[in-house]
Amino acid sequence: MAKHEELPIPIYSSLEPVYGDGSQLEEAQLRFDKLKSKFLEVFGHPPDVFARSPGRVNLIGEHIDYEGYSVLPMAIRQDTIVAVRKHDEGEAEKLLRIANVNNKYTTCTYPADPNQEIDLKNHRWGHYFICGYKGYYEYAKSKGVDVGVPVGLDVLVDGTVPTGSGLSSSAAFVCSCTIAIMAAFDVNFPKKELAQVTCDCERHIGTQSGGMDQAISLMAKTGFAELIDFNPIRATDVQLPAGGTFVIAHSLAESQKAVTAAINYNNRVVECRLAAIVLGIKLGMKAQEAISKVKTLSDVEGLCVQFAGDHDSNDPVLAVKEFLKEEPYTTEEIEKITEENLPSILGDNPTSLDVLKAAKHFKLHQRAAHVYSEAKRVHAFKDTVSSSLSEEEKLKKLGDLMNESHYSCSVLYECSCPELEELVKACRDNSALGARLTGAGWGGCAVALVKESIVPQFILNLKEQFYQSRINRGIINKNDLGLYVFASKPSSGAAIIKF
Ligand code: NG1
Ligand code: MG
Repeated sequence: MAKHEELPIPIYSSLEPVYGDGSQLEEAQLRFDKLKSKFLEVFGHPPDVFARSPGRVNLIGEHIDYEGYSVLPMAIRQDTIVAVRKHDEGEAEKLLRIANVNNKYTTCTYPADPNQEIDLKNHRWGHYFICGYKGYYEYAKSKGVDVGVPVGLDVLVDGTVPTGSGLSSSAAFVCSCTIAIMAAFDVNFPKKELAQVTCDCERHIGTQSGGMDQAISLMAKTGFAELIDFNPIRATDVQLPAGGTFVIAHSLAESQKAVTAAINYNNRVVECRLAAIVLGIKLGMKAQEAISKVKTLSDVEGLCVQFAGDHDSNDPVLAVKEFLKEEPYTTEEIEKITEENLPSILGDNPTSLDVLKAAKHFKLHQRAAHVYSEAKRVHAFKDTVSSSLSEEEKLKKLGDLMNESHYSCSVLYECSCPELEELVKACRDNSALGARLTGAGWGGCAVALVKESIVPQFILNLKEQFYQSRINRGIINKNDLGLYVFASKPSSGAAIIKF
């Protein structure tokens, strides 16, 4: 039997395989009905096909996917549904019209041109669709598919993953668009290849993302978290211990990652790259060789072994302590080591140049220390789950690892914010076994591991201690609380739906 990740995206003619047969199904049925009738109303035709892809919560392994290290997320029930109709080649209009059921997002129109550039200076929600559109054409062509002349597409989107929340609304959107376009053109590909395609194409939005979100959104299975490995992308089922539940809670600080990339997300990617090059050189590589060969911190791990004879650092965590100073590096200090200027080292990516313009200094020690220690925690988490410890002991150990991860994100990687700190503390004060920020950070959600038996009380306490004052201040509406704090079970991955 082919491995799960080698299989194409499943195509269903009903919603049960995706949403089960409980209350979620009823809710989904209503959403699909509404989507269908709104599509007809807006475009004057019914859609050809639907696709859905879920958001995710990352349980552990933050900011390490782009450094080549494994991560451990699970899909959540919130998702993006996309309805699409492909125009015939004869139809005069060659436009991509992208509408949303939520009036907050006004319709975006683009030419039906897979080679168009995305206007990064003017961010629009429809840009994410164009990521998927470009990705589809690039990939289909590389696979020898006859893509024909570009035609118009009518698209209607309905997303329930809160945006800017670290639950990967962006990947849910890009993945559902990509597979909806694919389905409209009547082609399908193996999930693991699509995970790579969607990861690459989301970078058209200007963030130098890793591949976690797209991989889990496309490869998730009901009831399991997944250990996601990269190069090549692979997913291994992780059955979480019964008796523990993950509660997701929003800090109510929105993190607009695509807009703040130069000082937040991409800045960290650049710092990691520079840390890796400097480590490579300190471990004995020639500067030129390190610059051309070392792209990520995981590339240096091999070197630690290779040069172990000359140094006693065959552990990257030790190499960081030995070779990277704690004080932030100035540009000049790094250039002295690399013997080449930073714009020339990083010039292969224009968004890195934006980072250089905005950065005053580079915290190489702290960023690398986070990445290497976090990578170890992911494996410790996975090993704990499959160990022979009692359930009680397992849950405690998992909670401790989550707490350590949060500390590292907050202190070493500096991707937390005051609201997240307050929320994580509130979770721990209310008997969470562990709590941490999840996703990119700088706002968005926390995830807490909570004993199943106390979940309702835990959520009530958070409402009182974290959310009530925000309701009083009019930041959120009381009736919307369920959108901001909820328990989540591992949900199913992407699907194509043809009724
Ligand atoms: P979110 O939180 O969804 O923006 C981002 C990246 C991930 C990963 C995490 C941090 C994208 C699409 N996703 O997720 O690849 O690096 O941050 O662990 O940029
Ligand atoms: Mg995202």
